[in-house]
Amino acid sequence: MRALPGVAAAIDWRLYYVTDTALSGGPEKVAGIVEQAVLGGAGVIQVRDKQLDDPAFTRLTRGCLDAVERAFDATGRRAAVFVNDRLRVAEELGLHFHQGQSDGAVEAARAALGRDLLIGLSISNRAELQEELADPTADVLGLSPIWATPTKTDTEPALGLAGARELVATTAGRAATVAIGGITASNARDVIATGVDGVCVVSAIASAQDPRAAAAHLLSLWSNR
Ligand code: TZP
Ligand code: MG
Repeated sequence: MRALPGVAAAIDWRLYYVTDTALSGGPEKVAGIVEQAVLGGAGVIQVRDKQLDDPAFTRLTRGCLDAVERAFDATGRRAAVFVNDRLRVAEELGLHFHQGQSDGAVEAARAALGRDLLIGLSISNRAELQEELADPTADVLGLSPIWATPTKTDTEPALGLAGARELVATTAGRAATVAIGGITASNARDVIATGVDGVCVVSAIASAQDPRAAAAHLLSLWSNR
């Protein structure tokens, strides 16, 4: 079972920023970069940290929610917020949830979150996609990784542009698709051309000198095609 149809439809997937505590310069820096990312045009934020304990992660996420609200006050655009891999935190805070293949059954996440919240699932190959589409639960599929990336080294083999194109074609609009892994301002146009609904980045924003400008530039690549 998927979320109610209007929930995913309301989201601007084009630029999706995934946080990284180390690349941000520590937990206290994460929310500031989130704010800059949303000011620059990111429509989706995923709070991701594999190290912190749940209470610290919850504080981190609350800080990101405040940042999203500040950016909303400034722009009138409220980014959607996903929690990576911590179902109980998503449940407690009422947030969307993203999980990897090894993070449990998506059906369990749906049972916990209901149909007003979105579920994202990482997809690394054709078999994982077929399995998900046979009994669809996730609302957004994270095609991962497009390219090998120093930001996350324990990934499946890279899909490349051709692999991403094939997975997008197979999905055929049955879920939103976003691409992640090694995406930068230099190659994002090629990724956009595969037909994905969005590009996800970590370092292209977190490590940028000016995260807001980096986000704005990445978003602009959707219109200057
Ligand atoms: N999942 C697959 S690749 C990746 C994640 C979280 C990291 C992507 O980071 P970057 O810096 O955008 O390549
Ligand atoms: Mg299923």
